[in-house]
Amino acid sequence: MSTPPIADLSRTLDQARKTVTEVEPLTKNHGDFSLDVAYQIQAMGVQTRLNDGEKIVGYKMGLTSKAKMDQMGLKTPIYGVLTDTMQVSDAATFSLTRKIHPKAEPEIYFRTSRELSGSVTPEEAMTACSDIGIALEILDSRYTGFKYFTLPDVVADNASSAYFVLGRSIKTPTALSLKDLTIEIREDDKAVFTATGAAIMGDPILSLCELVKLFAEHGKTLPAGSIVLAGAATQAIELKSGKKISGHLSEVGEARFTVTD
Ligand code: OOG
Ligand code: MG
Repeated sequence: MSTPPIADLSRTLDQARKTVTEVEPLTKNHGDFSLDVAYQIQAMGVQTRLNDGEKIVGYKMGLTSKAKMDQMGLKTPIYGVLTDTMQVSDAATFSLTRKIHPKAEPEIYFRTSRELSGSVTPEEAMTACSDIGIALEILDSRYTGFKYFTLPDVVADNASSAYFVLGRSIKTPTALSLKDLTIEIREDDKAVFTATGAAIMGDPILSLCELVKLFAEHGKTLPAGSIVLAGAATQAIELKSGKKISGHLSEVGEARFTVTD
């Protein structure tokens, strides 16, 4: 495996995002590269966003359910970075203008109230959450046809992050049995995909534990006050103008937006 020109590849993805133009998967022209290099390309892209004045507000886990692994043909959990400008208000409209090929998926989110590092148990992770809620993630891969074939490609592309909506949440949620909750994505109030929390790694809290573990492998800790998307429990759906999209989490509530041209 050779080391590709990291800064050039990061710039390619950044330009794709800013000019709303899809590009070939990086591995197609540069050969396979390691996940370590992929996370370096991701970090450079995030640094560009910070240089542009954005702020990190949290992280997203990806590929934590079988539905998503099967949809994308990849089997390892990964993470991406969320910034303030990616957040769309709950119940707002979402325009398809200047998007490549956006898709939405239903997610559970956590907000942490203290720093987490190293190896944490599910109980420790649960008690470190000030709230847990329903989110919709809006992905927009920078790769042609939303196909990237390899894990390094999607990691380099910040795990296809584009936007996210935080909906209803519950404070001090330790009494919730996350794996037994039902999570659903609806289009115009009709269920498209439904799953239980258990679809996410057997228990969604394990996704938070996994993020902290992945961070430890990169010598990082998860700051207090982070938003963490646990990864979609179901497949993602393509967005079409005029549709109302909502995510529902039993015992918690909904997140929603309306798609416009
Ligand atoms: C990769 C990101 C996966 C999830 O929730 O599993 C993800 C993608 O689907 O393009 O966000
Ligand atoms: Mg997701």
